[in-house]
Amino acid sequence: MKVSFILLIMLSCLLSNGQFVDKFEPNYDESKVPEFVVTDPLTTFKGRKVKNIRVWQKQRRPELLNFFTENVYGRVPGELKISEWKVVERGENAVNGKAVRKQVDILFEKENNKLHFNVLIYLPKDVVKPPLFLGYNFYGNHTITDDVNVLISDAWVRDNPSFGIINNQLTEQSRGVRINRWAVEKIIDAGYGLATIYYGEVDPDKNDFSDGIHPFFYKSGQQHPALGEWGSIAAWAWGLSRTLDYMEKDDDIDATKVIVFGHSRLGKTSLWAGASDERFAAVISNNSGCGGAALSKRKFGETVERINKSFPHWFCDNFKSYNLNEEALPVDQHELIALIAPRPVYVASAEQDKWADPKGEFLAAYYASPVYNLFGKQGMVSGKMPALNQPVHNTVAYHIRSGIHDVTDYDWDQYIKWANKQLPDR
Ligand code: GTR
Repeated sequence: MKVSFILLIMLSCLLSNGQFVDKFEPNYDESKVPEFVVTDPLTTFKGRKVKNIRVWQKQRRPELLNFFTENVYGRVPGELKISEWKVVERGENAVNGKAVRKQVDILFEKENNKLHFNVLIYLPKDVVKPPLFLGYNFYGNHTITDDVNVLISDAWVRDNPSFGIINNQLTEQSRGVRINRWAVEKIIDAGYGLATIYYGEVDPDKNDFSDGIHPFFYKSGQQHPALGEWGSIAAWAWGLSRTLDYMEKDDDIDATKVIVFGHSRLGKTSLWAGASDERFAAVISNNSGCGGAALSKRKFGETVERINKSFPHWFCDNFKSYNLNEEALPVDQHELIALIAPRPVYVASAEQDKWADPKGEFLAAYYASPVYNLFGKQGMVSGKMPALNQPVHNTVAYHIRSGIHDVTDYDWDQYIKWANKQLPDR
């Protein structure tokens, strides 16, 4: 009797995606945002004021980076170099004849482990070594375009019947289903390249650490990353850094001009990639929310506890000690953004995306700005949110557009305009 009652409760808690949730009422009421301390990015943990770039770079930046590494995203347990990369396909007349298409397979081998991922690249024909946007996609490279030559990934993918994805396998049916999020022709016309990877090829997005890149680093008998070791976001960021390693070797590409881009969980990833790898020239975080650009201590929309329960594999296990305990964090996400300084960073929100806390995303950009000012760069000048669809294109850039959690042509128009202004040699 008792057992069946417990079973009933467990069943009622089980969502269709196989994750347990308890009752959680997100706060969407600004008057219920708690009072909280915004930690000063320019004061060290020991209370020393950072007055110049040298102290920032030698002391404050490393201690912040170390905190986010050990307690939020997790450290990469070792070094692993690309075993081999190969251009597996090339087309000279892509994107209505305006671009060259390359599909590059990147392979990693270590003992019994083998993993490869495929980078789809479009480069405008009329620009030599253009700056390029690099970002993951959610459902496979062939979903971002109707280009019939784009290879279909055979990696595990989350089912999505509306995209024709069943049995965790991609097929021809899902070609082009995400065209709306990738303004490929606009990007090419503006003189930029675009590179994208299916994120599930680096680490499948499920709470399972037996697949993807994690097992490459396990000690004998280990089946799960240790407390401060990487979750999936850090694994995806690692994949972006390895892609940059490859790009440094490709004569068609200038790896010093790569703008790392991501939406939502992949926007959290682009921020971490840009913070942890200073080779990225600029960073774009589109609607990244909790664990991305949004301040955790506001507890508006998604919270640390909520995200760690819904997605136990995204962050390192140490981050779980901040569940319902955000105030104990000696940092907040504005300091993640500050780690990108002085490189350009763009934080973008959507009006209806309350779950991601647009105001918290804006404030993080604002509170990161003093670090940019230290470098003589302009961040958010005012702590008042810009009006809807009124972008601010400083070195720290921000917009809130009307509409939902998504990537739209409006977003791409802004990213291109801002990159034209902020990237050197443009
Ligand atoms: C949501 C999650 C968000 C965001 C989003 C996404 O369910 O709560 O943090 O990452 O998924 O990535 O689409």
